[in-house]
Formats: sequence, structure tokens, C-alpha cells
Amino acid sequence: MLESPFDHPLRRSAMATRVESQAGSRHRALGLSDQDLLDMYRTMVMARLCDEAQFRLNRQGKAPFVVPVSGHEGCQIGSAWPFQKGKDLLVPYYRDMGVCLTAGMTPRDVFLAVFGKREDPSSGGRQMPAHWSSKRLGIVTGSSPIATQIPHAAGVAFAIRYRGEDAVVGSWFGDGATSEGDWHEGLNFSGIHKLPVVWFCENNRYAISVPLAKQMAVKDVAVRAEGYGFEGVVVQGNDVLACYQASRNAIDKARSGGGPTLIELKTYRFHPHTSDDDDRTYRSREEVEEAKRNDSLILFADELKSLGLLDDQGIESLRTKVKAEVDAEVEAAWSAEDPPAESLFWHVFGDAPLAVRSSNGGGANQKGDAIETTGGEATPAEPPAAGSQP
Ligand SMILES: Cc1ncc(C[n+]2csc(CCOP(=O)(O)OP(=O)(O)O)c2C)c(N)n1
Ligand SMILES: [Mg+2]
Repeated sequence: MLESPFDHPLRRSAMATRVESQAGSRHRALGLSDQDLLDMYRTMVMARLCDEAQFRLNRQGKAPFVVPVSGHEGCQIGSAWPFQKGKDLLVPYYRDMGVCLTAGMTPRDVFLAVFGKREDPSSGGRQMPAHWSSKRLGIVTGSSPIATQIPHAAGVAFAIRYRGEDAVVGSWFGDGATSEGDWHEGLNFSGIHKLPVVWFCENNRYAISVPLAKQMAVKDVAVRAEGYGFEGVVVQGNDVLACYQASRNAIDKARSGGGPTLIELKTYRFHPHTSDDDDRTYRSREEVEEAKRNDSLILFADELKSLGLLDDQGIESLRTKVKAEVDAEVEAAWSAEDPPAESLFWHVFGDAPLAVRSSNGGGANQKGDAIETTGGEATPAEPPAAGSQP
């Protein structure tokens, strides 16, 4: 018998009646309307369908590298939902498509990055996909080394405190990130200064192929919070409203000067780590299938059905509508303009490096100054030929 960390009362049909009344009172007690629940569910479906589309595109050779979200939708959307748009700051990690869709990114934004297009809000097509960023939406850019966003999040929270602002920072990371020195430094600093930050660990039991037991000698990441002087909470990450509730409580506490909280969201990723990984080498198919039976999308759909907000037909028609939307956005992103050749240097060098300047090139850096590159004759749709690069 597999040990299942996903056991959830909503899966037990014998308890259906209790679940109905519990669910009914639950969202109203949290101040969420019926429409809020439907919007949350729609965002979860959107994340799942973007994931399915990006994997399809990867297999078609159109998307060189993708990072899956499937399995994490419930914990991401539930935890990101209570943040105040346009005010709070979000410091996510690569798997956080659901966090970013909740913050206001669109499927078009997702695929502009997947295809490396000019209008990609995260980097103008110059970062790897899933390196989320949007000044407009308060999403702080991250880099690939695990846990480097943690000191950034602590620093942003310190700046908020220093300036006397009212914002709260949310920062998300995986269980593997918690083995990094950066993670300790960031959480320790946030505890010392009682910073307005909420830490979310999406514990999916693996750091690529490394299982939890090889990463830490404790069962729950949340217990580590005590060592930093603040509260740690364990939440079933496939229970969207439980994630919402824990997040909202922690945000309220942070905003009113109560300091940080570490929220551990127990979850599971259904796909390999990325499109470059083969998870059959380190986990059994039975384990993955067991986790899929406790998919947050299924659980939340059951909850919406028990509340009378959706029936099977409504669920199917929502999925069809969102799929059409995602497909149209994929098409639009695919046909969008490529970045100009000279944008390769933007935000990296003030001017193109000497080594790549030539007498017949031309372009502009981010300041609008003319720069010269060997790809000077290239248009955005036609990047310089590889052979012309130094
Ligand atoms: C400092 C550092 N070490 C190793 C890697 C390679 N790496 C990329 S993702 C990853 C796993 C991280 O796992 P976790 O934090 O649990 O997040 P998950 O991918 O499971 O969501 C590793 C080891 C890296 N990017 N940076
Ligand atoms: Mg992990």
C-alpha cells in the first residue's frame, strides 16, 4: 500500500453530505463569493490547459524548453489569490505559472515567453521561459540558481518596512530550495526584522530526482520556521480553499506588523521536472497515478458541484471555452514578432561589447544610442546568421 500524503475528506464519498455543508460555510466564512470560486477554478483550468499546450508544442519542436505546473495549480492559485493586485509584490519561482496567471498574466504572456518573442513581458524573449517578471503586476524577476529569489524577497520586504509602506511580499519556492544557504539567510533575516513577507514552500517531494528524505531529516519543512522565530504552517496543497485561508491569514498578519509566516503546501508535480527530464528513472508510475487521483482540479470541481455552482456539463463547457482561448493565444504568440537582434545586449551591457561591433552594423541600446553589431543588417524577423557571430 502506497503511503499517500494526499488523503483528503472530499475524496471520501461517504462524507459527501458533511462536505457539502462544510464547503458551503467554508467559502462564505472566508468572505469569498460564489463568483470568486468560479474565477479561481477557471484560473486553475487555464493553468492546466496552458501546461498541456506547452508540452504539445515542445513535442512538436516549437517550444524548446518548458516547465510544467500540472499538480501545483491548487496550491498556487489558492495561495496567490488573497494578495492585493497593484500593491503587493510577488517573488515566484519557475514552476509558478498559476501564481502569475492569478496576478494578471495571460496565456498570451506565457506563450510569448515560451516562444522567446519581443513582447514577452518577462524579458522581451531574452530569458528562459518561466522566469516570470512584470513591473506592472508586481512580479519580481528571478534567475535560474535555486533560492536566489529568497534574499531578494527579504530585501524587498525590508525596503517596504524602511519606507513605511503597506505592501506585503509573497515568495514561492520548492522543497529543494530549502536546502540552500540563500534560503536560510533570507528567512533568518526576515525573522530578525519581522518583515512583511509570506514564504510559500510548494513541497512536491522531489528536487528533480532527489526525494525529500535525501534532502532533509525532518518530515515537514514548516518546522524550520521555529528556528527563525516565526510560525510555520502545513497545508494540504490540493485543497484550494485551505491554501487561500492560510495565505490570507498570513498576509493579514504580515500587513499588520506581525512578521513572516512559512506556509508549506504539500503537493505533487504530475509531469517530469521539465521537458528535459525523464521522471521514470526515479519514481514509479503507481506513485504518480496515486497523486493524480487527488488532483486539486478534481477536488475543487467536486466542491463546486456539491455547492451547485457547476455540473458536469458546465465543467466541460468551461474547459472547451478556456481551451479555445488558450489555443488562440498560442497562435497569436507564435505569429508575434521576434526580438530585434540588438536586444541581446539590453539590460546586460550599456553598449554592445567591443568584440561584436563592426563597421557595417547598427542598432540602438536601451538608452536609444546607436550601437553597432555584426548583425546590423538583420531585421527582427531574421536574426543574424550564426556564422556572422564572432
Ligand atoms: C543552486 C542551484 N543548484 C542546482 C540547480 C539545478 N536545479 C534546477 S531545478 C532543481 C530542483 C529544485 O527543486 P525544488 O526546489 O523542490 O522545486 P521543484 O522543481 O520540485 O518545484 C535543481 C536542483 C539550480 N538551478 N541551482
Ligand atoms: Mg520539489
